[in-house]
Amino acid sequence: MTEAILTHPRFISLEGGEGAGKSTAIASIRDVLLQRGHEVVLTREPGGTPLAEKIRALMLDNRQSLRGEGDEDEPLCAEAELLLAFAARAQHVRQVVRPALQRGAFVVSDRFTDSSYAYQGDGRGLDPAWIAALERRAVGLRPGLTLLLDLDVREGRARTSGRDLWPDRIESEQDDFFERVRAGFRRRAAAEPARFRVIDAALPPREVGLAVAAAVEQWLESPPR
Ligand code: Z5A
Repeated sequence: MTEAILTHPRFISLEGGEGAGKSTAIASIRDVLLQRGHEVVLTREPGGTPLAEKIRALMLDNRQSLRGEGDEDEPLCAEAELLLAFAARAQHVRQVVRPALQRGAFVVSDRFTDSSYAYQGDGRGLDPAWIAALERRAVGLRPGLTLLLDLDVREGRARTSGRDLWPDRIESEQDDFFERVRAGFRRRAAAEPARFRVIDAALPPREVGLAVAAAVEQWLESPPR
């Protein structure tokens, strides 16, 4: 059985590596949409619902405090990491994304399935065909517009260094992991030019905000059909 994936024109995602400025840029998208009188739902992955946020903690948290008393350190395997990302996503899509789209709102998500292809596919080396099957069967939805904030890995990491006392599991990876993730995002953007806009995230924050706003405005004027 094949399930169709719906590409929804009111669903926008932001992607990029660590420190690329997604959280900062999301405000620019919100402002463009609010100025045009749209309802906007801002959300994020992994997460976006109370249960999905708990799954996020399982997926990312490195801290001893998450372990039970006396528990041994048990590394999360790549396959479990992928399935946790999709468990959170399935819940998020059904509880938040689809209901908002159905009532006519725009949904702007800080990360979506492209992150699974980049981090678990390119980063961890899991089979993209498996990710595609999960996307079809557990999600069935794709953003109409994806903004990729592209940034040199070391620059992104420098922006966030010192922010967290406890870097999360993925932040603790080495540069070569993040180089594979970045290459994966860029390859996906090149393969789907109608959906992706690549933004130079090395620009100062105000200029990144203007580029993001311009991309959304242009897309609202002429969404690809
Ligand atoms: N993950 C996964 O593996 N698989 C999946 O399917 C999904 C996710 C969905 C959590 O995501 C992790 O989950 C993520 C991938 C994985 N791990 N990593 N890495 P997240 O989005 O919550 O984590 P993040 O990407 O690490 O977020 P971030 O580091 O906060 O990045 P950001 O939101 O893009 O950046 P920001 O918070 O807007 O800005 C970071 C800092 O840079 C901040 O001090 C800003 O003031 C500064 N900044 C922002 N823009 C600029 C510019 N233009 N110039 C200079 N400084 C700037």
